[in-house]
Amino acid sequence: YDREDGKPFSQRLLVVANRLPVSAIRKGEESWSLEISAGGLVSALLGVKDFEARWIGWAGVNVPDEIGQNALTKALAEKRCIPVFLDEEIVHQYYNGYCNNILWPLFHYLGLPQEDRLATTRGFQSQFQAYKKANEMFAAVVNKHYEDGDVVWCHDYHLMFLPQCLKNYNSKMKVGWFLHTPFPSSEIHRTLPSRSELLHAVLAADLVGFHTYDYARHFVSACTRILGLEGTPEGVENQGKLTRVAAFPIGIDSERFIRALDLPDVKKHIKDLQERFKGRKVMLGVDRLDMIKGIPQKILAFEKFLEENDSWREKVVLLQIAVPTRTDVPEYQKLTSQVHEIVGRINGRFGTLNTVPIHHLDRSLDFHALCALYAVTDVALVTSLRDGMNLVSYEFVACQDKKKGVLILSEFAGAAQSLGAGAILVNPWNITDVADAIKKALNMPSAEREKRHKHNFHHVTTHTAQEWAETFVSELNDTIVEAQLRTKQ
Ligand code: ADQ
Repeated sequence: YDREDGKPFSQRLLVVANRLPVSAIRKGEESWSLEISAGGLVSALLGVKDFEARWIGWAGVNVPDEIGQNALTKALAEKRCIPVFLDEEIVHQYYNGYCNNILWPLFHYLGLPQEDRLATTRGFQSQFQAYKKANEMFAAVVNKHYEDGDVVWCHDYHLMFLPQCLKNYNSKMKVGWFLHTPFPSSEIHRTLPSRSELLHAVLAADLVGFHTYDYARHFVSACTRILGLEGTPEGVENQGKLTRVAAFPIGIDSERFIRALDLPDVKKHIKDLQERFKGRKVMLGVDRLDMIKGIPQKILAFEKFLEENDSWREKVVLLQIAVPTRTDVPEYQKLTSQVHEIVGRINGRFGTLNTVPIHHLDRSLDFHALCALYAVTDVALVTSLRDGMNLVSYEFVACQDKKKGVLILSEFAGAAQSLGAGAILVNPWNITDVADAIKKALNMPSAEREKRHKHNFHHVTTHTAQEWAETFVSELNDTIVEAQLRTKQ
């Protein structure tokens, strides 16, 4: 995170997220090996030139002993990372429980857990207490490292309580909070037993950001309808304090993808894939294996397309790459079996001795292999049932400047608002609609593909992750200056 031009940073940025962008593996009592995981947030912040960024978060491992904690803290310091140590019980109740069993499905319109899902945990109240406790633990670490003038940027649904905890330490702290998932309609949010406490805690921030204008509007409606506060065009007013609420659509580091296409290793992957699938159109899905991504619905739509278009059967292949996540949760295990079952049935039904219509991989791909796959694809299928933004659609577009393939995109992904004009938008619940979109995409004349791609490519290369991060932080600084001016008047 050092400035390349050697100039001093103008401000320190403390980025607080549930997980540090580093995987830590213990090698001995006092020795750790660290591997940086270059997610979207990391590359976004690498591009922010003016800020010296430090990360605060959980390292993803249980470290019960002080010797191990001290050694890990020291190793992480070299990567400008500061750990929050959470014990197994807290992780179970806060992370597996409240975050992933309650908030994640609710924010994606999948409702609150039914009794059988709650029975495996200890109910809302104890999970909520653990959630608050974990947020307080994050706040204590932030407070310890905070220096006057720092900007604190809290991320995601894991840390909705954090803004309030931080302001309790120091009301002058500059605090922003950004949600990476959708914020649901207030009618959904109001079903949550801890609905009001969470909203109040978020409102303690100076700036609250979402991917889309709709999510921001839902949040303001929840505050007006559930808390009875006043919504204004700028945000929410509570006893004379304004919390600014706005949309900051995320982007990707598009240059990184475009540059990668010229690397010899990526070119080799591209050549191999072209050989492998010669004479067939390639359709691609890349998702974390999660219910929100609509993978079974996507595969069923592909089956319907094959059923209705027998001339395409041996001329098209669907590559579905699904990274397993949350593998210890029964719903996720069930989803994996369900997907395997559907893929097996369709391959049995439409496969020949030479070929099968679906290649399904349960694993993550490295960056070069992923770029090559994006580049050889004719049609990308993003059929999320709900998705905050969906970066896969952006990555696909960035790698398609030669081929100008077609993006089929769910209208329930945040990306539909930015890439909608270039994509074919679908309702992922409507299998017929998606099957028709597949046919349209495969038969689309090149002039139309070019026109659609041009629109999306322009968007992806001009609305980057770096710009997103810079805009959020500078808006946070401006919001605080404006608030100070208002108090002086
Ligand atoms: P995610 O739900 O993880 O993110 P997404 O935005 O699509 O969803 O990002 C996934 C990332 O993982 C992409 O960078 C993609 O390349 C990578 N990935 C997925 N499958 C992979 C595979 N099989 N192999 C290798 N890499 C793979 C959350 C929200 C989104 C929001 C982002 C950012 O759910 O809606 O867009 O945060 O705010």
